[in-house]
Amino acid sequence: MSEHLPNSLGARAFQRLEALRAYTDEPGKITRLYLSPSHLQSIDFIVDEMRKAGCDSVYVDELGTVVGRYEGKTKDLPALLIGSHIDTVVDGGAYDGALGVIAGIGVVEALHQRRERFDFAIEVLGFGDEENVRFPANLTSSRALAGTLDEAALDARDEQGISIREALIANGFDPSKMKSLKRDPKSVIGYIEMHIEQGPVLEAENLSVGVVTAINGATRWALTVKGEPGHAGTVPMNMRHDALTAASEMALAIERIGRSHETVVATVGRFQAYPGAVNVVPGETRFSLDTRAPDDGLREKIVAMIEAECKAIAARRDVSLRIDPLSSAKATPMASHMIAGLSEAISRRQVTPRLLPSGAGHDAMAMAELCPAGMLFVRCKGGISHSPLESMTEADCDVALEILLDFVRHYKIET
Ligand code: HGY
Ligand code: MN
Ligand code: MN
Repeated sequence: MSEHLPNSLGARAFQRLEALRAYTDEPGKITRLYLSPSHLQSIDFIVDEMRKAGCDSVYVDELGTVVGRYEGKTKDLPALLIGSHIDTVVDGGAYDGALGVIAGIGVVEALHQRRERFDFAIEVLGFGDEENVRFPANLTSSRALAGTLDEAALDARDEQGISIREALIANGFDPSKMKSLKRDPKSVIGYIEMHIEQGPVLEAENLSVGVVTAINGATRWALTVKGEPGHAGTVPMNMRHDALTAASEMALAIERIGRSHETVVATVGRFQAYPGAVNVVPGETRFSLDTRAPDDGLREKIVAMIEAECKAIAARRDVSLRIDPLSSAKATPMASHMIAGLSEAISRRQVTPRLLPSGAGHDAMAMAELCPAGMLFVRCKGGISHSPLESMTEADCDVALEILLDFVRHYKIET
């Protein structure tokens, strides 16, 4: 392992990650939502870092994705894409997404410094809408490149009622050109994403890196329960149609169903009761569902069980239930030659490659519909993510970047 040098790949990456951390809409926290002021400013930072690293051309596409291209031995060769997302969740961490973009920049910088060129180009991608926290959408930036994004997705509105389309136009982008972002499959040879594991496996086995085999499928809903608002002091308990307690019973049923299968997860992440006054029986509750599984058939079965149980609770409590599907992503296997290439790069360091699934979703799910996709996981402390406690070490970052660079150097174009 390269000793920890101030100008090591890991050190350079951590310098950039520390700088990127500062781009937030909530001082003291890391909140960089799609097309927010901090996201737009971070785009300029990434453009600048791509240029300084040695990209031959850098541009920002009409959905805000930053693209840095490092040509091959000759111009206009098909590209190996290295990317991830710049956006974060609310009060998130400094590494989820950012690591993969900064890793791509670090690979280009290392190759540029050694004047290395290949029979393929490299494109570093900084997507802006992977977390889908601001808008109820699903991997819009990467789906646009894969050609799987419907125009209608741009009508998704945030809590202020602003659509993705309006936010893009307000910031000088032209969403009418979204369809033109679709990449010709002949122009790309693969997509690789380096990402913190966001889980406990690598730390538990004292490993710096792991190779992703597949990404779990996910179903997301918005649910609305409507009962009867009332005076907290006068409505007798047996005459209430309390929308909060009904939704709470549904949330506990979702947790119980999620626990019923070892490989399944089911989460109610957002839960809001209205009007939210101390002395008013809630008349309406809106909450979210996020459920995932490695197998699509199992996920569909779990979703059906959750729907049936929530409807039964609504009937028993005489409240209404509305379910609005937000997104559904199939389980996505990684390309076998990507898994092999990453495993060989790890083995060349006399380390046994650890293969593991991803419970978290990634842009690689979208990109796998365009070209062979692979993911390199890096250990993170306690497996914690989507939290200010998210952390990783510079040494692990260094090991992972050396492996990624080695993978790129040995990458063979699949014929
Ligand atoms: O929710 C996810 O799995 C991803 O971090 N957006
Ligand atoms: Mn991520
Ligand atoms: Mn995330």
